[in-house]
Amino acid sequence: MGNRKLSEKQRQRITENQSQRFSDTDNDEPIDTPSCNGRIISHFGRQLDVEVLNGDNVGVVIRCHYRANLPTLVTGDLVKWKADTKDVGVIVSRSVRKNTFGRHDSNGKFKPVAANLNRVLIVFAVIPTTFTNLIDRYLVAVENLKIQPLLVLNKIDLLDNSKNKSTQKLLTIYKRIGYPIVEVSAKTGQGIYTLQKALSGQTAVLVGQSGTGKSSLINRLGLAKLTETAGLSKAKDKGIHTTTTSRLYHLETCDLIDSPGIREFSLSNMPAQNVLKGFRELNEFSLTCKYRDCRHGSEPGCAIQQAIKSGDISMDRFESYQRILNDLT
Ligand SMILES: Nc1nc2c(ncn2[C@@H]2O[C@H](COP(=O)(O)OP(=O)(O)O)[C@@H](O)[C@H]2O)c(=O)[nH]1
Ligand SMILES: [Mg+2]
Ligand SMILES: [Zn+2]
Repeated sequence: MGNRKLSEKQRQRITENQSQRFSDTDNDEPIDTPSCNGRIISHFGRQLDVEVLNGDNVGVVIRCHYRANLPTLVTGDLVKWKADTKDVGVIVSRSVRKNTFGRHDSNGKFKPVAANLNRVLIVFAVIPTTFTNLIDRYLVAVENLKIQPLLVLNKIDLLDNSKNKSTQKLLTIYKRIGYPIVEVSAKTGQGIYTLQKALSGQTAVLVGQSGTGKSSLINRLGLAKLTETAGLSKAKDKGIHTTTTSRLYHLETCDLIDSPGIREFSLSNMPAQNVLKGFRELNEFSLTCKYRDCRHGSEPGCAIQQAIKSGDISMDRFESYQRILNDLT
């Protein structure tokens, strides 16, 4: 039994199971979307805010609790709820999800952040310093969910001579791969109109390091004081994250989900093959490597190594890819 070889089919099934595990750990309740009468706006502790989707109270947000046998519930989920006591509802089932964006905690457990999305906004800023590896981790997750990413560089009002060069270098890497990028300032409003146009009709979650201005961007797009942002005094106080849970906001032309800032974004046990898929340009070149099982190191005929030499693949991205592979659990 010990060294029995897995058939190609079995191997494929294992990979599929693993990638499903990456995006969602639950069994969906077999209810369809039209029978849902609520959407989860926010989830905190054992309670949730649910927006009423039909009937007299459309648009009203009602506090709900939920039955114990339900699959996980997260902002963006469509649910069926009914009145329980006078002011409180109870969620009885959840719809099949179109997709789930989430992260893994330090124990490798999947933690959903938002569901039923068509865009993920990866927000980074002139300050704090951007870690390209963090952007790449988000991109790998988003590519594997087959959701369109949008890179958002915020705080361009803080660009000066010293910051300009490193920022341009970073932008060039992602622009060359073909990722859409919007450059904005939540403070001055620069670029906000372009961002608004890009988001028209979308349901998008904003993710990224804490302090990059995700909540400020939602405020600016909504032109209202919707979300709490970390004020200057608070922001200096290291470790304070104002946004503690994800929350959905209806803006004029789109729905935006604010998410708490995180320091690490782990891909946990994602199969190596999926990590490669998450690096668009590397994946494309890998198809023409001489050997099918090329490890893209020093093998002869490695198309990725050739592309690095010719400047078609940036060394930063290749190093980032290797770092992610090394960190897989
Ligand atoms: N200069 C400047 N500061 C900004 C901008 N956007 C946000 N900030 C500041 O950055 C800090 C963090 O913003 P916040 O929206 O709470 O970030 P979040 O953690 O990503 O939600 C706050 O002090 C904001 O006032 C911007 O475009 N320019
Ligand atoms: Mg925030
Ligand atoms: Zn190769």
